[in-house]
Amino acid sequence: MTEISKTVQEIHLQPAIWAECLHKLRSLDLDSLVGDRLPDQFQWVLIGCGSSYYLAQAAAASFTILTGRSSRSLPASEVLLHLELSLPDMQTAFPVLISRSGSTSEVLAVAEMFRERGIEFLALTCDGNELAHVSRRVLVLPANEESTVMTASFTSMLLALQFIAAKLAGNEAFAAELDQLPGLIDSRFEAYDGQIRQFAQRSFLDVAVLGQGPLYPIASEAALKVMESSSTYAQFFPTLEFRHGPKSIIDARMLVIGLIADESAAQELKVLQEMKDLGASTMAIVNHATAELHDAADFIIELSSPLSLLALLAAYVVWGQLYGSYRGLAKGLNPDEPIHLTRVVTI
Ligand code: F1P
Repeated sequence: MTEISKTVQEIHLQPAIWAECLHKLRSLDLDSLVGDRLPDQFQWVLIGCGSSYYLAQAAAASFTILTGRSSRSLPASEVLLHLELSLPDMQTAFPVLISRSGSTSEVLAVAEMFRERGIEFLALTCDGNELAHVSRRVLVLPANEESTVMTASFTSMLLALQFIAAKLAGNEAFAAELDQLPGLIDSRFEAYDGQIRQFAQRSFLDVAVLGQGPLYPIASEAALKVMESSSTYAQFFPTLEFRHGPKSIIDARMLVIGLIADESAAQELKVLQEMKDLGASTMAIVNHATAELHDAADFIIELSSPLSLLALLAAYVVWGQLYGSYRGLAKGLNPDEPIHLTRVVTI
């Protein structure tokens, strides 16, 4: 595969990076990191900005499902500007501050606020930097990416939090499922990379990415990748919500991307079919495609995996990353230098 941009190259390198991160996580002393902050006594509140906020949402959904205890997510700015609304139950919360760079201003300001109030928190980062020095509980992942937009760092930090949730829940089977992701995605890249690059040559005025449950934050991140890497207008909605108003924007210049769970495919594909009938182009990312889905979607990426939906979250997001970068390249843009963006946001 000839790599045409650093970002595309890093997207393709994700399976190897996941394997390295999972290897590190297996030797992690989880007990001394968070053994006194178990989810039946503390509510895990996952906090970040941008992609790190969407991964916080996906990880909170994973935590809730895997541990059976509700977990929440918040943008760091909300904690900073609306503390009483965000964390009324601060003494029983266990915050996890997530930041690839470890230098994002809002995240560091929240860390300082927790420190002043004596609130213990976990810092999760890839680059380390300042965030690695503001808590005694730090997890630095070996996911070093140069790109401005987050790709491997997003999926690796998500896998790390899913792994921790599975371990705390004593769910070894789920942790073992994560080990199968690198092999799965390597083979899927081989099958679909050329096709998605080809599909990205088509021009759309507007993109909507749809997903429900744990796939909603993944749809949000996919839309963010389309905006960041291709400067294309993109929105995200819970799939069935799209019928309740947003469908008014549908016309032939629009692409609707559905991230479809096998469990709810029957209802979700009806939304794609309706948007196709109204004139939109449609793309579906799904684990197992039915005959009905083949009617509803112009382009399908099929994961064809025995893994559970929750274990497949990272496998659903990589296509939004690739589509965003390939669409940017097709528009004559450079995904390595997204318009108006910097790798770290400091205020
Ligand atoms: C997150 C973030 C990214 C975004 C941009 C700036 O930063 O907002 O989501 O793509 O490149 O940084 P971080 O706190 O995870 O480093």
